[in-house]
Amino acid sequence: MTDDLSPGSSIERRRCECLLMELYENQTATVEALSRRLSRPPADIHRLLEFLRKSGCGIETTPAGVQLDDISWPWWRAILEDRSGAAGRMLGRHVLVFDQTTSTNDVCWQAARQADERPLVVLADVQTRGRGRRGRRWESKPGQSLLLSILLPAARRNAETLTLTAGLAVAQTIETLVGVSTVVKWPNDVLVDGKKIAGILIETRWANPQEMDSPTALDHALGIGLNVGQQSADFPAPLADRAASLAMISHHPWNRLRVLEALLEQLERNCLHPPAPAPLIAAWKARCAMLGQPIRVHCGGMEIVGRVADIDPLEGLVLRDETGAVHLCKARETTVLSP
Ligand code: BT5
Repeated sequence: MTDDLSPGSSIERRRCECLLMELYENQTATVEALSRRLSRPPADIHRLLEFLRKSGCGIETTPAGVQLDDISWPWWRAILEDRSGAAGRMLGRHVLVFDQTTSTNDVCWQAARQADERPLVVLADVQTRGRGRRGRRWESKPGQSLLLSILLPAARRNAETLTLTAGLAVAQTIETLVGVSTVVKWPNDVLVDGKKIAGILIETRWANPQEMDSPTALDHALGIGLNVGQQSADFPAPLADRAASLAMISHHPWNRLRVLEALLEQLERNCLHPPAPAPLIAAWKARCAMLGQPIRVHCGGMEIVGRVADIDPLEGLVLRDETGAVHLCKARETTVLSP
């Protein structure tokens, strides 16, 4: 875990966090202005700025003042927790940050044992065993992706609805930030110009094995992988022409922390306090290019060829095969072989 920064006492560390927060919110500020806002002499500000630079933050001194280009990974937790609290947002108030982990979903399950009611957000710069559905891999390299999982303790939510509303949140965030249209592909992909930019993985476990007959006692780990800084050459060969990133679709770099904040805000709206599922499902369907299209899937041990008749958030994919028979394909049992 990258929680421990040294050297620096907890007071110094807190001063650094306040300074970072000022710079994050104002982009550029003079040392004099920072000195006034933090009630510290200018010499102290210079010393703290130097400490932040050494800890990996991108801080430049320009004629207009001090400018923050990048916040290094160890500071993310404090910035997120402070800003989420100030904004009255639940998601982001309780955060764990790792340089590297097997999978952020694994960390959620380890944390689930001592979880309280607050949703926990787990972030990693890179995963060694990032996973997709049905044992597939999710690829990442340091500094390029948002890799996060949200533990929703004993959430009274259905996993299929959560997949759709979270996928929609990712799509809406990309649309707002970049101004492009997105497509969602059942059950869990977000695409731009036919290339996959994000994937969602929901895992569900009984919060308390003694309450296994209570369907409301389920914990969900909502895992999201969003490509941010990659270029085609950064993806392994088979993905190079099938994957996209925010940098590729917008032709400029992105600050991952700002993207994460926008995403958490949208996830909170869609998944924590949804007004009602119906408008969200309608918004998801409006971005789904699969309705009415021919499709071949592997579902419950058999291959089915047909057309997508509907996508039901509770039941899954509704397929009509060539004989007219209707099949309900649950996300957890189904792989789309070809659209
Ligand atoms: C998914 O699975 O799309 C869900 C991916 C969820 C990843 C997040 S990261 C944080 C959290 N922790 C985890 O361990 N997982 C979650 P699926 O529909 O099965 O798609 C997997 C397929 O997507 C792979 O077989 C590749 O074809 C493709 N793929 C892998 N990495 C990719 C990437 N970075 N960008 C685009 N496509 C990728």
